[in-house]
Amino acid sequence: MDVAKTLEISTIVGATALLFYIGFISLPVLYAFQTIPDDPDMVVEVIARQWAWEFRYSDGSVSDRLTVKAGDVVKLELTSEDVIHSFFVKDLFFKVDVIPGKVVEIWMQPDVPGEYWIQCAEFCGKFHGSMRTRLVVEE
Ligand SMILES: [Cu+2]
Repeated sequence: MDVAKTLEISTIVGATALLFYIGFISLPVLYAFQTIPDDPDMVVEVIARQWAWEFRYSDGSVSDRLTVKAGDVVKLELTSEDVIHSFFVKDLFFKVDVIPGKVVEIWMQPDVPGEYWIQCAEFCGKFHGSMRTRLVVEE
């Protein structure tokens, strides 16, 4: 076997092993992100529609912005009334697609008080760019 062939094979084997390794070490992160804690501090229904967000809290109140307490585990139940949207909080590296006819359950735990933009990140029509609101994280 010539040197070039050996080099080619070892590159393929090395790249494959590296991909498996990266997949393996990312499993705990994926698992933690998708497993909803048993007892969240807060549950919020998130309704997306062209071109607004609506947040329904467990006390019955409704708002056009999401307000949470810093450090709380917040379970979000997201759905869309029309087309696919995407709930994107750039500063928290948090993004989840919102699908009509389906409730997507996911959780977040913002730690740092402040205000963050929530922006739809899936092109959803004429006023997609203005489909934004605030996540308010209170102390
Ligand atoms: Cu959009």
